[in-house]
Amino acid sequence: MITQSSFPKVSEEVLKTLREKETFLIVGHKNPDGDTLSSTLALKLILEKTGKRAYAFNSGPFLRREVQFLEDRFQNKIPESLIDRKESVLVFVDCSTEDRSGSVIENAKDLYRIIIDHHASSRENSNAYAKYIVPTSPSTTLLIDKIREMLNVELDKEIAYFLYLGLLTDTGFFHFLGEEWGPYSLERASRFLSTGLSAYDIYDYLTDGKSLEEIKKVSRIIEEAKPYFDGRLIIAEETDDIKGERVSDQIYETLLKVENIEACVFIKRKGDSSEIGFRAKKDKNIDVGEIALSLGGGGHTLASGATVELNRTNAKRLVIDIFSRIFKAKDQK
Ligand SMILES: [Mn+2]
Repeated sequence: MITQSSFPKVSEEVLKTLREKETFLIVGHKNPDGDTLSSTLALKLILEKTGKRAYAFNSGPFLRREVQFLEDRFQNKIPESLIDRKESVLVFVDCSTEDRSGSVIENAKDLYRIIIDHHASSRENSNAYAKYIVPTSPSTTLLIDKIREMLNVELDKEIAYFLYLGLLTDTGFFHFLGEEWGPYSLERASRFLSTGLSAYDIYDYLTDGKSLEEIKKVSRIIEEAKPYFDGRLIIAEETDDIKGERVSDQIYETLLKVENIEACVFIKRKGDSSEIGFRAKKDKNIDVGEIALSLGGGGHTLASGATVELNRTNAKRLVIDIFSRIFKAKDQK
């Protein structure tokens, strides 16, 4: 079980860089979620408190309704004036591969860089100078919180808000926390809330305000979802008349509640390619992060995604093929 004292230490190189350099360009992953945006903004505020210059970047697009209110805090291009090889540091947060940061880093490729992340793939996928990677951490904001402690920056309400937001969204409102990280994460959540935040208001803001159209879209996609392997896998798909933008999380959440399910997949069309999202139930011994990695994507054990150059029909065949092997191997054990 993770405790204050067993929490993986921030690497010395990362701390040294944050202490010694002056200008930080912080970048998260494109098509951003709550954790990547909150990690970026919390780190920016923390560094500013230590007297540094820090800037928040994201390639966008800001598709998720619940994070759109943060969009005007980000720039989508790094200005030439900030590209100084001596003093500027590019900091990737919650960004499983450097490519996933998108077009925003195009003119800053040669900058000195560090990575702070909870995606295992960040270990191999970069030539960064320094890394602080804890693949089991429920959110990247918990790592930013640890950096805050190491830099002796006090927790204020605004920093706490972002640290809480990232933890909340990446854990599906604490649902995904297991035995190892649960107590530590909720102890931190308690600290964040004690700055005066309202758990009720934050939850409401993130989950309410959906259009009736959006809810109907979810129900139509679920209506067409099909079970495979006696219901151990359910596949949902976009069709030409139902686009799944912005509703994926609601689809996964609903499908994973079906009895006997072990994993679900949502396939979306992206031009000539297909985007495949995977989710698995805990304790079913299915590592969807590994599946996505083998398809050129990435993610975590229970949640991942990959884009494949196949049409939807063939992407679905591929998924069925992969799971047929997984279930066969599992059943032989
Ligand atoms: Mn994350």
